[in-house]
Amino acid sequence: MATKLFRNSSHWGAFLAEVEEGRVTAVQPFEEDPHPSPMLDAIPHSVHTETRVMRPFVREGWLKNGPGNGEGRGREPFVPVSWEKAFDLVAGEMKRVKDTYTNDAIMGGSYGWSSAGTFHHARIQLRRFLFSFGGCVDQSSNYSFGAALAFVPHIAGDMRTVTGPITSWAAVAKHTKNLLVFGGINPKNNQAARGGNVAHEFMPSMKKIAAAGVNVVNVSPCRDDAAEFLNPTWLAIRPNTDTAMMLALSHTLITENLHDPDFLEKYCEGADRVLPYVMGESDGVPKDAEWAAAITEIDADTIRSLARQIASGRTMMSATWSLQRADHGEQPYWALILLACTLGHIGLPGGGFTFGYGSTGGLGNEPPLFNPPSLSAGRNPTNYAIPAARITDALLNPGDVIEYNGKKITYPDIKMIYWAGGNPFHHHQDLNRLRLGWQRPDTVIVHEPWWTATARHADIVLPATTTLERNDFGSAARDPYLVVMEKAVEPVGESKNDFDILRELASRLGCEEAFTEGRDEKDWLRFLYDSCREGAKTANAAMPEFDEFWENGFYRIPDREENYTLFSDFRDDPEANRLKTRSGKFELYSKKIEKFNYDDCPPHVTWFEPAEWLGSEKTAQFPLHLMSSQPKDRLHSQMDDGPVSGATKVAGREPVEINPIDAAARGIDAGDLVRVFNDRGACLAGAVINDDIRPSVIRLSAGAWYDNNGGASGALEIHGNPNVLTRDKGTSQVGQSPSSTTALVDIEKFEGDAPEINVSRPPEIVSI
Ligand SMILES: Nc1nc2c(c(=O)[nH]1)N[C@H]1C(S)=C(S)[C@@H](COP(=O)(O)OP(=O)(O)OC[C@H]3O[C@@H](n4cnc5c(=O)[nH]c(N)nc54)[C@H](O)[C@@H]3O)O[C@H]1N2
Ligand SMILES: Nc1nc2c(c(=O)[nH]1)N[C@H]1C(S)=C(S)[C@@H](COP(=O)(O)OP(=O)(O)OC[C@H]3O[C@@H](n4cnc5c(=O)[nH]c(N)nc54)[C@H](O)[C@@H]3O)O[C@H]1N2
Ligand SMILES: [Mo]
Repeated sequence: MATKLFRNSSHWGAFLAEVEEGRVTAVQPFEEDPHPSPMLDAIPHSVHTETRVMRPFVREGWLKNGPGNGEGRGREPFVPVSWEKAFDLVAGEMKRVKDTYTNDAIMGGSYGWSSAGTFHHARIQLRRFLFSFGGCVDQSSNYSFGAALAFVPHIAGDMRTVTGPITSWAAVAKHTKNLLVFGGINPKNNQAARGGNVAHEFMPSMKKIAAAGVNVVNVSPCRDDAAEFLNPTWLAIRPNTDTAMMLALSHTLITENLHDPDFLEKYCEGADRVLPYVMGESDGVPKDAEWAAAITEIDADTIRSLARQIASGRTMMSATWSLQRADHGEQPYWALILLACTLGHIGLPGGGFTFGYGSTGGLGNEPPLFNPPSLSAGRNPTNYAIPAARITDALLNPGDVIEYNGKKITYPDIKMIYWAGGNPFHHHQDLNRLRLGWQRPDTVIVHEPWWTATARHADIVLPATTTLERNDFGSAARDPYLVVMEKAVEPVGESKNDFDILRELASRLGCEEAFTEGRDEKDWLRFLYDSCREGAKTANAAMPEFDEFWENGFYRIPDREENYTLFSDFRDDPEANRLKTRSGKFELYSKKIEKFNYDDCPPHVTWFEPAEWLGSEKTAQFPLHLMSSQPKDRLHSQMDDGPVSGATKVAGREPVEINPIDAAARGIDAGDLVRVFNDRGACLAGAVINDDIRPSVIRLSAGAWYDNNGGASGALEIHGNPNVLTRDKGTSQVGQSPSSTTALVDIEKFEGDAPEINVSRPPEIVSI
C-alpha cells in the first residue's frame, strides 16, 4: 500500500504523518528533535476517533424552545443539523444578542491552548472574528502564570523571569554549583510548549547538568519532580508553604553573615522595609529555620545547611509556575526574589533566579536571534475583559465590582458564550460551580473537533478540523523552529476549519472584510511568514522565500547568544540597564502595591496561611492535600480518549497516586476504584501506590474528560477530573488567578458498582 508522508506539528512536537488511503496511520518524529515526546503516538487515533464531532449539532431543548433553559446543558441529547441551518441559527442568535443587549453580553474570551499552527489558532481566530463583529467580553491573563503576570512586573520590571529568555541550561551546566528548584524541574512538563516544542532540548540539557556535577535540590511534595539521574536531594515540603522556607533561608543567610549587603543596597529597593519582617523585628516573629520547620515539615537543620550550601558557590534558584497557582500565589515568587537578592548571585554567569524552569518546553533554550511570527487577534472595540479565571464569578454575579491589580472591574451580564480552542470543563476550578454559572446565559456556541465536556455543555456545536486537515505552519515564542504543517487528509465528517466557519458567519453578519482583511488561508500563511522575514532583516539574518521554506519543510532561527544569563546587563550597569520598575531596581518593598491597599497582598513579602493546607483545622475533615498537576501523558484534556493517556488509566479512570502510608491507613490497594471527595465535590479514580508522593499528599493530574454521568451539578464525577475538588478563588486581588493547588480532600475505597464511562463515546443523538 502506498504510504505518503506529510509534515505537521503539535504543542508537543513536530512530526511526519504517515497516510494510507486517506487515513493517518502512524507518525514519525521530526528529524531534528533530540528527544521526541511519546505523546506523538496519540495523534493518529485523535484524527479518526469515534469521539470526533462529525457534523453540526444543536441541543434538543434549545432547538425546540429557543434560547434559554440552560439546565439542560450537559444532559440533553443533540440533534444533527445541516451547515446551512447551523449558520442561520448562529448568525441569527448573534444578531439578536447584539441588538438586544450590545456586544458586552457576549463572552468571547475563549481561553485555551487550541492546536499548534500560527494561522489556524482557534482562540485567536474566534477573537479576531468577534472583535470585527463589534467586540465581546474578553479574558485577560491566563491560568498558567496569571498571578505572576499581574505581580512580577511590579517587582522585577517585566515578565522575562517567567516567560524568558531566562538563563540558559547551557549557562547553568557551565557555571552553576547548586540548582535549587522549588516545584522541581519535571521532564513531563517540558514535552509541551504553547505553539510547539520542536527542539526538545530539555533532556539533553539535564544530562549535561548531571555530567557537570551540579548539586540539585528538589523542594517539592513529589520526588519525581526531578529526574533520578540528576541524583537530586529531595526535600518533601508541605504544599503551599514554600514562602516560609524561602524566608527562613534568607533569615539564615543574614544571621550567619552569608548574605550580600552590597547587592541589597545597590540593586534593590526597600530591603530596609522587608528585612525587619524577616528578622522578626517588625512583628516579633523571626522567620528563622525553627519557625519554618513547623510550617513546612522540613527540619530546621536541613534549612540551615541548605542556606550554607547555596552560599558556598554559584547558585541558581527557580520556582515552577505551579507555586503561584495557589492561595496568595504571589508570595512565594516575592520570597524567591528576596532570597536571590539576599544571596546576591543575580546576573553572575549561571546565578540568580528564574520562574518556570521545569514548567514548559523552551524555557532554558538560548534566546532566538529574532521573534517568530504570530497572528494578532486585533483590538477589542468594547475594551472589556475579565481576568480569565474569574469566569464563574462573572457568570454568577453580573454587576459585581472586583479589584484587580489596582483597578476595578465590573462583571458583565453575559447572554451568550462563544468558545473555540479551549475546554473550560477541563481548565476551570470547582466545576460544579461552573456548571451553575454556565446554565445562565441564553446560548452557548462551541467549535470542537471532539466531544469534550465543553462541547457537551453547548447549545450549538460546530465541528472543527484538526491540524492534519488544513495547511499552516508552526511557530512558538521560545522555539527556534518554523515548521510546515501540510494538509494530510480530507476534513473528517463534515468538519470545517475554524477560519472558514467564522468567515461564513462574518459574511452573513457584514464583517467579512474586517475579519479576513481580504486574505484567504494561502495569503495569510505568506503574510505571516513574511512578517517574520522582516524581523530577520533587522537582525541582519536572511530567511528563505516562503516557497523555499515550504519546500524545505522547516526553518531554524539562529540563537542570539551562547550561555545566556538573565540580568547580566543590569548587574554590569544598573543605571544604563535599569529594570522597568518604579525604582529601576528589584522592589523588595513596593510603593505601588502599598497604594493598592489590599489586605491580601501587603507591600512586602508576607507569609499567609493558605486557605487550605496541611497545617489548617480543615485537615480534621479532609486530611490530604490534592496536587492536580499537569498530566504526563497528554496535554491538558487533549487526547484523553487516546491510547497514550488510556494506557495509564486504572480501573478505567484517571490514576490517583497515594503514598503507601495513606493508602494503608484507608485499606486502599493498587488498582482499587476510589472516591476522592471534599465539600465541593467528589470523583472516582483508580488507585496507584507511589512513595514518590510525600505522605498526606495525593496526586490526581488534571485533564481527564469530565463525566457527570448525566447528573446535575454536584453529582459524582466518575472519570477522575480533579477540578470538581479544586477551589475557585483568585490568588489575591493583585493576581485574581487560579489557586488550584490549594485544596484539601479525603479518599476512600469506592464500594458499589462501577458506573460505565460515558465520555468515551459521543453523546446521545436524536432527530426531531
Ligand atoms: N486543577 C487544575 N486545573 C488546571 C490546571 C492545573 O494544573 N490543575 N492547569 C491550568 C492551565 S495552566 C491551563 S493552561 C489550562 C488549559 O486549559 P485548556 O487550554 O482549555 O485545555 P486543553 O485541553 O488544551 O483545551 C484546548 C481545547 O481546544 C480544542 N481544540 C484543539 N484544536 C482545536 C482547533 O483547531 N479548533 C477548535 N475549535 N478547537 C480545538 C481541544 O479539543 C481542547 O478541547 O488548564 C488549567 N486548569
Ligand atoms: N505533559 C504536559 N506538559 C505540560 C502541560 C500538560 O498538560 N502536559 N501543560 C503545560 C502548561 S499549560 C503549563 S502552564 C505548564 C505548567 O507547569 P507547572 O505549573 O510547573 O506544572 P505542574 O505540573 O502544575 O506543577 C509542577 C510541579 O509542582 C509541584 N508543586 C505543586 N504545588 C507545589 C507547592 O506548593 N510547592 C512545591 N514546592 N511544589 C509544588 C508538583 O509536584 C508538580 O509536579 O506545564 C506545561 N507542560
Ligand atoms: Mo498553562
